[in-house]
Amino acid sequence: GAARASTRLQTVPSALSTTEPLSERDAVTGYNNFYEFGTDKADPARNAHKMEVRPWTVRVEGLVGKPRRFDIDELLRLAPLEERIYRLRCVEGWSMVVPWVGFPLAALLKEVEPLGSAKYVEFVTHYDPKIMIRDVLDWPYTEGLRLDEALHPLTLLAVGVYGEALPKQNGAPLRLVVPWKYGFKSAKSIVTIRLTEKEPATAWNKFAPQEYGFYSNVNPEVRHPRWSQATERRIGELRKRPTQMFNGYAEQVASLYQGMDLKKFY
Ligand SMILES: Nc1nc2c(c(=O)[nH]1)N[C@H]1C(S)=C(S)[C@@H](COP(=O)(O)O)O[C@H]1N2
Ligand SMILES: [Mo]
Repeated sequence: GAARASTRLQTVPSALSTTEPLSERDAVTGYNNFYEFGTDKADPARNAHKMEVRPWTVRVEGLVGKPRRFDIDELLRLAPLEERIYRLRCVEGWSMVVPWVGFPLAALLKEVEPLGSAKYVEFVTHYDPKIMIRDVLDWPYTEGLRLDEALHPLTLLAVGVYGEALPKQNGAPLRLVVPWKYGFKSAKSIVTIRLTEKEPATAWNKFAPQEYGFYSNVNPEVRHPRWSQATERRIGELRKRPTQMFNGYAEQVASLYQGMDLKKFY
């Protein structure tokens, strides 16, 4: 059979990693949400091969002193690549433990010198109607973070998983990972990063604003209108686990939301 090209990435371990057991690689790369390639969990692994990920440029623009375009291979050399083992909690009630490879988004934002007027960061992902679906969401998929969330050391730009370059179904060549928020905040296959003054529109919020807020912090006390978020099932396990506040990252991120009513800003 065809040998898989070796794409082993050089990484340093991170103190921000969880020590929990990893989810199976087949689950991480075969049970995906990437609706552009279909809404079944197996669709992305089946269909994402149609996406070309080289050449790939990422534009960083908006309220920055030095707007610029980065070639993906430049981004791979921007900062030391770290292995970051994070929990990922999907809004649908399942979770995984994933060994991402990447670098802090803050390292990229520093390069472009955000202006004092920048308050939010918008992420726009790749959309090609020739190979991606046309219905369900208003494409391209967009996401957003407040600037302080974007600069938080836990906020990762991932370029790999399990020690190798990201499979296309996981959002190659570059995707966001925000481990204290529901999985849909972690936008895949990013092409534009835009700093803005106003809160950017986000794909799931436009689709169902009462169900998906801008913040979308993992919170067992705030129900999704159609189901509880109090428990989750780790892929590969049968039992339910209690969902943790901020997905277990409260110690690092709770201060970002001091004084905010998290039922209102869900
Ligand atoms: N562009 C894009 N990014 C996306 C999605 C998507 O449909 N399109 N799905 C999100 C959801 S709901 C989840 S749970 C995670 C899943 O990431 P994974 O498949 O790598 O585990 O990707 C997020 N990023
Ligand atoms: Mo999700």
